[in-house]
Amino acid sequence: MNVDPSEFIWCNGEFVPWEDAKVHVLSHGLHYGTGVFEGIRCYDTERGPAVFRLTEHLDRLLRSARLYFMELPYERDALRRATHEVVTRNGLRECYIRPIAFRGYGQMGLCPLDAPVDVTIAAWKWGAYLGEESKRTGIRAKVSSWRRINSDSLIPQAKASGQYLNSVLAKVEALKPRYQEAILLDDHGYVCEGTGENGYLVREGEIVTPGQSNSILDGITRRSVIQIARDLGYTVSERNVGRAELYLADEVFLSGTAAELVPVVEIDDHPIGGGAPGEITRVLQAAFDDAIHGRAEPYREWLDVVVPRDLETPAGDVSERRITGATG
Ligand code: PPE
Repeated sequence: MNVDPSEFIWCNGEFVPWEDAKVHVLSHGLHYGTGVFEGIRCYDTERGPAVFRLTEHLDRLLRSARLYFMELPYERDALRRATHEVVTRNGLRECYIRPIAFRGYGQMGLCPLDAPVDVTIAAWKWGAYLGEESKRTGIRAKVSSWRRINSDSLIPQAKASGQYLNSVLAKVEALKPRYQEAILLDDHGYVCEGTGENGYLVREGEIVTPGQSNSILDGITRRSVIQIARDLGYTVSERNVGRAELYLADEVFLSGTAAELVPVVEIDDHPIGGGAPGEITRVLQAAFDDAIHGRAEPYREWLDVVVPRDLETPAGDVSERRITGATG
């Protein structure tokens, strides 16, 4: 088990003890993958726990839901307040936050429109996605034989549960040999992204990353990394990237909320650059680390400091089994 349980999970407006946050086995989302979710991180900063780009993540959640004709019973602001409360009630300072909206129990068959929509927000301590060590030393990746879902069949820009079977196939394929992550190509053979991260290469000082037409998820970390890189004076191009360009790159790295920024030092058994994390990757890694921890003034606005009012209510004071949240 790689989940470190917290105390409470916000479920449809109520705080439920962690172990009681369960769903029925006939939930629509379990059978057909009809759910949309987000992965968000909260960091300990000198101004208190702060959620990185919370509004952007919640906007993407609402966008993903709309793309699958799912109307959420909560507005962005209610979800934002609920997220803050999940952090404070669990007494967390640094954590990973997972909101999910899914079609619940009561309706079987493929038309999801009459199935209820359940919304939950959990938060727990989750360390580096690809391992603490990998952030320093880099990972070995493999170009997957599975193509990334394309916009003829699904919606690559949506963060929808069922779509992740594609990432699961690629991840399992990559983990069997001696790789830690898979990189997927689109249906034209261009590079898309990792199973849960966006990808970049550096060649002759220029940063290159696949664009929106390459079936990628519009990563919030990606947007942040591109802005930081441009602010530092680097050129960032969004364009088609051929598979072999990865092998020929001076540097390759991945970015995502869970993974943060991770160097890739080998792809399909080709060492990248010198087989060690590159200099520009290092610079961006450090700058991103400053941004998420509130040490970089220009990016302070990306941090949504958790409302201190809630800090006055320690999770320990909560004695009832089910507590109605202020947001419910
Ligand atoms: N592509 C995919 C397919 C993806 O799942 C993620 C996030 C990204 C790119 C990067 O997006 P962003 O987090 O907005 O920068 N993957 C989430 C889920 C990971 C998981 O295994 O669960 C995450 O990083 O939270």
